[in-house]
Parts: sequence; structure tokens; C-alpha cells
Amino acid sequence: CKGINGLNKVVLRESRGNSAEVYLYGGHVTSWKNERGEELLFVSSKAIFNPPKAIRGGIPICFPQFSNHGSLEQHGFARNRFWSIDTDPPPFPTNFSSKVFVDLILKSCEEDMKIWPHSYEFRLRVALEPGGDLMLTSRIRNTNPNGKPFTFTFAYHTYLSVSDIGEVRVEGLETLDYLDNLQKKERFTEQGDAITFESEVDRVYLSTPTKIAVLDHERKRTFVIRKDGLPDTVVWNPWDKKAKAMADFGDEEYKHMLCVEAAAVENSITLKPGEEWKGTLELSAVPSC
Ligand code: TA6
Repeated sequence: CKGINGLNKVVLRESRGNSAEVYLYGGHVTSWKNERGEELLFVSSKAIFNPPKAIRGGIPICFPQFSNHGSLEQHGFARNRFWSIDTDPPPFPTNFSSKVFVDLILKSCEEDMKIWPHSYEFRLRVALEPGGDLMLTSRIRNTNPNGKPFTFTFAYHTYLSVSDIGEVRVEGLETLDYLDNLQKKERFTEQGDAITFESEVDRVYLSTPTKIAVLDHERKRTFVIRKDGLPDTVVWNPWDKKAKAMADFGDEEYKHMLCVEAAAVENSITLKPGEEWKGTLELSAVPSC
């Protein structure tokens, strides 16, 4: 959908110095910093911040389709559209504590209805919690006037900044089944006691716990990923060959990023007109030994 309301990004800053940035292009979080000003998300030095490419890094919003699990463009179109500030958001659940947030909205438009013939309202709240956690809440409502339900898949395609991918472990996915995108999306079972990285990984872990830890040994930092309404977890690192094949990604940058994505992939979500789905992601970055 066209239309920019003059502003191109919103900066959130909370009292202790934690901050975040979100571009209206894509409704795309591109920065999350702790109180020491350390950047916790990865954004490629070659990222392009305007159409038609999605911004390479941060937290792309994959809607109404994750990856190529359907007939739309890779990861759907929401990350390639200009969102607006939502000046009239419906009331948020009372347990919402943050006072530092921005509400964005993306609505269906004529152009997109040619490729995905459904009316929807997608409300995204990006919030900084008092302790510095970053919280994204998506509320997607079916506003079809014709009584038609619609079905979608979804991911917060989070790029975490890590010191050295070879020193990173992911805990919480052991023993779970996953679809391996490098082996025709076939189903396997994770054997290890934690996931470590020596080559390209592109997997959708299924029915994953609501809390996953990503340990960055060198930086003595653990990312804790908490999610609700998003049963699956995608883990992706392109490694060297795929890194070189991406024009908006530095050849060596695969060493300093890991995508761990709260997602709904295996079982798509169906909404009847008037129904609303909510998917929440909370990211924490805590010191660890
Ligand atoms: O989330 C993993 C994945 O589906 C990978 O297969 C890779 O394609 C990645 O997304 C990046 O996709 P993009 O369209 O942003 O280049």
C-alpha cells in the first residue's frame, strides 16, 4: 500500500536509556539498545531502508505468509508496505505495563487485494518495558465484509546480534521435531542438548516452548525469547555461501547474527470476519556467565 505520512521512523527511549527504533516502512524494528547503548539486534551494513526490498535485519514482520509456504512473495507483503501511526488503537489488555510504546497499523488496500483478496486490520504495538525488554504485540483482525474467513502464517523474523556464531548455543529446542528447509522441509528430531552452529541452518522447530534462550558466550549475554500465540520457532543462519549470494548482506556478516523467529508456520491461523488473533514476542537480554 502506498502512502507515507511524512515520518519515516519512531525512536522509543525509556528513563534508564534503553531504546528502540521502528521504521514505518515494514512496521520494522531496526534497533533495540540496552541502557549502555549496546545494539542487541543485527542490521546488515548493506541493508536497504526503502521499497522494494525489506530491510535486512532487525525484526521483519512476515505476514500473511511465512517464507514460501504459499503463493505470495517470500514472507508475504507486510514488511514491504508503509504502515501508519495508529492514532485510535482499541484498548490494550490491562496487564500491559509499558508506558513507552508506539502503535502502528496496516490495513488491506486495493493493490494488495489483487494478490490476497481479504480485508484486515493489522495493529502492531512496539514497547520498551521498564527493565529494557522489547515487546511486540500483533493484533490481526478479519474485516472481510463478505463473510469470508482468511488463513495466514506469521513470523517475527528476529535477527539477533551475536559476537561469533561459533560461540552461540540455543537452549529450549532440544528433542523437538523440526522441518529442515535445507532438506526439502522434511521432518527431523533434534538430538543435541543445545543447538550450536558450524554451517548453514534453516529450520522450523515445531510446538516449541514459550521461552527459548540464546547464549552468546563471548559477550556473556543471554537473549531470552518469550512468545505467546506463536507455537513454532525458526532458526536461521545463512553461513558463508548464502551470505555471499545476498546483495544486501555482507560476506562475513553471518558470523555476527542469528535469526530466532517466533512463528506460526506448521498450523496456519484462520480467522472468521470479526475475529482477531494476537501474537506476542518479548525479548530480554541478560548478563550470563
Ligand atoms: O526465516 C528463514 C528464511 O525463510 C530463510 O529460508 C531465508 O530465506 C530467510 O528467511 C531470509 O529470507 P529473505 O526473504 O528475508 O531473504
